[in-house]
Amino acid sequence: MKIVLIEPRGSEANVYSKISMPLLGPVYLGTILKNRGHEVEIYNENIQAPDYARLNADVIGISILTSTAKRGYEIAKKFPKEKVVIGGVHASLLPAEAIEFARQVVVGEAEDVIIDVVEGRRLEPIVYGKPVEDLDALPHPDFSLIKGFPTAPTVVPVSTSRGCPFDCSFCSVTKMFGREYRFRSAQDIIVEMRSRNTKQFFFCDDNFTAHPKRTRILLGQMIKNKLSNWACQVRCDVAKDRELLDMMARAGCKVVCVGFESVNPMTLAAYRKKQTIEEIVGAIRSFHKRKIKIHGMFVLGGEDDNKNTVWETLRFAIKERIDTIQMMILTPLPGTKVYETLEAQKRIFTKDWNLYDGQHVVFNPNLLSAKELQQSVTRAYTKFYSLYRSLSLLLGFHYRNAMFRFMGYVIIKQWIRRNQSMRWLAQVA
Ligand code: B12
Ligand code: SF4
Repeated sequence: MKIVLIEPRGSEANVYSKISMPLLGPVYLGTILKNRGHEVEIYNENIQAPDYARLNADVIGISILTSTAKRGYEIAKKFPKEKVVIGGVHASLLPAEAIEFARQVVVGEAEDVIIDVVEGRRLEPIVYGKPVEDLDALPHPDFSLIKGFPTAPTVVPVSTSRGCPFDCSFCSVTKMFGREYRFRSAQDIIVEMRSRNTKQFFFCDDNFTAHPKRTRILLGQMIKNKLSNWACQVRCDVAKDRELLDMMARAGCKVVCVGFESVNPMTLAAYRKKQTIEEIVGAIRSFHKRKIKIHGMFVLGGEDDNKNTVWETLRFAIKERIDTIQMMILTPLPGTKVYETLEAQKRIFTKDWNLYDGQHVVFNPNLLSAKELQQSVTRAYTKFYSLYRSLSLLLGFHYRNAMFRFMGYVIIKQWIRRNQSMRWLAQVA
């Protein structure tokens, strides 16, 4: 059979719009289907969109996040419904919505059911996939299935674990992958990394160091195999384990993406983040001491955040010299605690999923208006990613940071141009 898998493009220029990193789900599923003998093509619209008028296949699989769901449904409507199967995080959280556009929706991890769904042995409209227990049993994702995927060395995503033992109120990871932390053996990961035509990796695990013992084993193997140019996502608490941090630095960790989330202790508690401001500051200093750059992620708009919180966050990021930052606006993603609460209080004013990308206010905040939150976050971004800051970094020979600040400057300018009317806020006070 011919199977086409599609990852829809994001709806707006966001901080990541220039990074064409594919989600691994479609690549894992495509690889399984190819190994089964099917003809598989994967299109990531950010890399290369298909010519829809000519596209023909027996099954069209579409992978949707909340922010790409609308585009995913638009794509689905281009094909006869009986050919379309939808999966991904958003479809898993709202299958009743996605089934309107497809013959079947797969909820959760789909590796164990995808062959039966495609070959017609599973016929129920909503199919429940089981969490993969033995991640080593999965094939290594075959990126050559993605049309237009660069053949020259590029940053390649690697998934070494699934699930996260924490349960932050705004995050949909545990709803999708559960709280049980499952991980691959170091040996299997090293074989995959060595097979790639690159030396740059992004570990897209949500919490790369959740199981320090296994991380140590993996890092030891990476040092041995000289696999030394990578970024990962971690929590602040990793910084308490100095030995592990030293190992990360020795193994070539260049950037950590850290969910700092807030500089307001009340907000941190409400997010159920289980971390303190002191831990955040300690973590920043420990990473920098080891020359590991930091991409700090903040979520603004919690119940205890006011107008000052945004500026306090900006001042904190500048004072602590965080290399790059992402100021996400709290987004009630379906399935999360935040969604439940705001929905019950009737404070969500739009369900236009295109706006659910962390850059648009879609609910009425508690201590400031939606417009005030939107404007202050946009202004704070403009200050952090200013031309002035980019130039001063350049003059101080901090080339990488200067380049990222400049990229941020361009993206934010574009974003402001597209969104300056703030038309989606017209309906709220
Ligand atoms: C890498 C990553 C990124 C990368 C690349 C993402 C991309 N191409 O979209 C970057 C950094 C650019 C990014 C950006 C964003 N991200 Co992101 N990202 C991830 C991360 C960490 C890993 C993705 C991954 O490869 N997962 C592993 C694979 C195996 O899982 P999977 O793709 O979901 O696939 C499985 C199932 O979903 C299902 N499935 C998937 N597709 C299909 C298709 C069919 C047909 C079927 C049957 C089944 C199926 O089966 C697969 C195998 O089990 C996830 C967290 C996570 N654990 O998934 C967040 C995550 C996907 N991101 C998230 C968000 C919110 C964003 C942003 C909106 C916000 C932001 N951070 O700026 C942007 C939006 C980008 C966009 N596309 O518009 C949320 C999405 C939540 C939601 N409800 O939609 C997640 C879940 C994190 C979270 N904290 O909740 N992200
Ligand atoms: S925000 Fe990070 S630590 Fe919290 S549940 Fe999500 S993945 Fe885990």
